[in-house]
Amino acid sequence: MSSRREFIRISFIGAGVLAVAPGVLKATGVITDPVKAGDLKVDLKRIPTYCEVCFWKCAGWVYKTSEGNIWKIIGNDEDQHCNGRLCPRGTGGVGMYYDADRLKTPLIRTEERGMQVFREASWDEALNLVASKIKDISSKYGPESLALFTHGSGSAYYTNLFKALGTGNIAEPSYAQCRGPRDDAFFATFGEEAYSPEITDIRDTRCLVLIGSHIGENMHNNQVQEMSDAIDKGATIITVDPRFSTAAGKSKFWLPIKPATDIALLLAWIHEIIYNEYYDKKYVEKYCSGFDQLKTHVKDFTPEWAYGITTIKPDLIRKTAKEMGNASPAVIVHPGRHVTWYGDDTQRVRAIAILNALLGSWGRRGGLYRPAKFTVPIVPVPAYKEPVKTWQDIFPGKYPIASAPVTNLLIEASIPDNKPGFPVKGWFVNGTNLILTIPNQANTIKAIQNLDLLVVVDTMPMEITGWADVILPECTYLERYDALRASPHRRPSIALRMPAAEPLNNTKPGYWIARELAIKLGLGDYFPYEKLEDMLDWQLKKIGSSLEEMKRSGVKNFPRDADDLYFTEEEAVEFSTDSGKIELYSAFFEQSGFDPLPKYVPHEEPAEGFYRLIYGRAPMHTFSRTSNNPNLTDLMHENSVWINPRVAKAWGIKQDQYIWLKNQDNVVSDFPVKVRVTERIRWDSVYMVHGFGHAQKQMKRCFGKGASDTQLITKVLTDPIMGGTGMRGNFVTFITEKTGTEVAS
Ligand SMILES: Nc1nc2c(c(=O)[nH]1)N[C@H]1C(S)=C(S)[C@@H](COP(=O)(O)OP(=O)(O)OC[C@H]3O[C@@H](n4cnc5c(=O)[nH]c(N)nc54)[C@H](O)[C@@H]3O)O[C@H]1N2
Ligand SMILES: Nc1nc2c(c(=O)[nH]1)N[C@H]1C(S)=C(S)[C@@H](COP(=O)(O)OP(=O)(O)OC[C@H]3O[C@@H](n4cnc5c(=O)[nH]c(N)nc54)[C@H](O)[C@@H]3O)O[C@H]1N2
Ligand code: SF4
Ligand SMILES: [Mo]
Repeated sequence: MSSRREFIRISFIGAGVLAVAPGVLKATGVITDPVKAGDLKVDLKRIPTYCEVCFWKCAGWVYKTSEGNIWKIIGNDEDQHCNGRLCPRGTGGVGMYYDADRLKTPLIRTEERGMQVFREASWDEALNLVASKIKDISSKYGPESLALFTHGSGSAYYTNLFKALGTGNIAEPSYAQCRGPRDDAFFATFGEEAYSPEITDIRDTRCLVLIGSHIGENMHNNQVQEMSDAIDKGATIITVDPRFSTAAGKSKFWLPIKPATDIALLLAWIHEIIYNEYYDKKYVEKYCSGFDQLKTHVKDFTPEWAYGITTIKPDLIRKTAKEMGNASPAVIVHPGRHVTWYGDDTQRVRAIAILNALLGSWGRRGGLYRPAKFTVPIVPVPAYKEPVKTWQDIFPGKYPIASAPVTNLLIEASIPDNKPGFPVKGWFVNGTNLILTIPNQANTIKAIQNLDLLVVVDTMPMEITGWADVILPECTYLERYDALRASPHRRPSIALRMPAAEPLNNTKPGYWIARELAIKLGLGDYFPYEKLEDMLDWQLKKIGSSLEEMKRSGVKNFPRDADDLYFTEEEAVEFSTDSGKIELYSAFFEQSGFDPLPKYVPHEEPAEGFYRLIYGRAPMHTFSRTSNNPNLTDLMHENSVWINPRVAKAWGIKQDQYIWLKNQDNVVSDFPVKVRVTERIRWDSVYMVHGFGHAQKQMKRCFGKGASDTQLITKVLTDPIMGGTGMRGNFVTFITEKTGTEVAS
């Protein structure tokens, strides 16, 4: 039991502190007197929600004090995403509501773009301006010159609006900056993606292989819980990471790989598994195609070959391959999530998919299960106009396998020098901080400077709002209804989010914003319900429930249509690939001009005195969105740069010293960052948590705290297959003294 408790302690650190948030109430002036947890008068009125602090969307209950103040959020016991427990960030979601720096009213830019001079406006004025600019762009260049960048719950409303306008340029950073290569690689192999939440059956696995997936710091909730359970039940964890991550600390095997060489390791594992006959022969024979070609392809990729590339000893490669073979089919080589690393990411994840196929884990208990999704009835709206031109016409032939619009391609289309097939002139940005989310900031800013319109819907004055022409302030998820959550899981389920409080200040819910704008654009028919709750009630009644019922339960789980979570013995499965088989050899890739089997191609090495910049997550923060959250800054208010002791010694750098980082293109971090000298990072790399180093002064708590990885990611290794922005090909060196810049503490 000790291992489990320790993992939970590491992973859920702070949950106890956050369960009661009187400090927040006090700090934000909602409660002015000193208050202890026990003093709060609480009546147990609970309001259902699902969390928006990250995209796992755990369902929970919001509790209020008897004065009507939001007090705390806890997990819903019935929810498969969280099993009754939120992670520290979810518990700290209260801080999003109470953050005094929140956007309060619509703003219209009055000076040059980027100078951040705005005036307050009414909703009517702001939306009229947006509507008239949208009409101008649409009539001058065509509706396809409008692009929507969006992430999070509001996406559905703005997507509806943009489709109604006649453009399909609707992109989310969760594709080309996150899991796009993974889903396209799995699709090419199994005819299906790896889904969100991932279909990893971790709770019943006997062996979990994590390639860079840092579960425990990546706090995707039930995944972390299931990993704890699996450890308790004696599962073997194998972690491949140049850094001794939290997961590595729980692993039987830690493979401190040289960054950017994972494909070599994966090929050596495939070699071992095939040539030692560890693979699931019956499964491969029945379900897979291309085995012979794969066998020939990996013939020379021995552990000794991989050792020279990865620095992982042949013996360790052999042992871990055997371990996977022993656990087959209850083994998961985790598909990963943020996989846009080196530009050959689709091929790396193809190698991961192939390993899973060989081990027979797809469709098997303890491997990857078949998800079930509840289909929520769709409200009928008029047919959308078919876009005349699509994003694929902007740079014909680029990213032929991309299964979704590519954010960075739309950005490139706004820069005239790139000679796009047609220009993108208007951006509508909802819930994504493009300046910190898309690498090569200078490029994003150049694109913005060429726009006719930049509208940003956000809750906070982030870097992206600073560049906007019009800022539309959304209320937080705790103050609004949103669409029913119906993500795939072991059982079909739905969850309700409803407001726990009235929107603060002059903020509005996303549904309202999208609908009002639609009306101003003459597209009101696409939003037939004035109130979202009426639409939810209509949907729920169609499926034999009601808004009233969901208000009481928050979550509703349904039985699966069939007992088919796993393949049955001898089941005849038709995969959704061209061949109907699991394609070890991808004819689809070959036809599209790409390698049908993954190859290792060496990447650039750091120059003398430079170190590879790698990054990841901290358990108590989500990207750049939580850095100013009063609850979560209490737990972590800056990031640090991890440096190996050998390197620190050579540079004379000390623990806790503040330094600046300079990258290969001479970009220096705006702010100094604290040093953490630790053996937990390889000597050839440095590590930091993404989402810090905010340069936006209006976020008073996080301004200037730590360094921004994005600022230093000027070189982008674009995946030719699907356009993903590989971000780990950047190198930094250290500056220990810089004049004229104050050191933040
Ligand atoms: N350098 C670097 N870049 C990365 C990553 C990295 O690790 N390093 N990670 C990548 C990954 S995996 C992903 S998924 C993306 C994530 O990219 P984003 O989704 O852009 O992430 P955030 O930086 O959190 O920006 C979210 C924005 O939404 C706002 N917001 C929060 N809640 C609401 C709301 O309810 N309504 C509205 N309208 N806005 C809201 C926040 O204030 C913030 O401005 O970033 C990618 N980019
Ligand atoms: N707390 C918290 N949890 C989150 C999020 C969050 O913001 N905060 N965001 C969520 C989202 S949207 C995503 S996409 C996921 C992302 O989380 P994951 O998909 O788990 O992780 P990555 O960001 O791909 O990888 C981070 C790890 O990769 C290691 N690494 C760096 N370079 C290499 C390499 O060359 N090879 C190998 N093998 N490892 C390498 C780093 O040391 C680090 O441990 O996290 C999710 N969970
Ligand atoms: S994992 Fe944490 S932050 Fe993400 S939805 Fe669940 S509780 Fe919220
Ligand atoms: Mo992500």
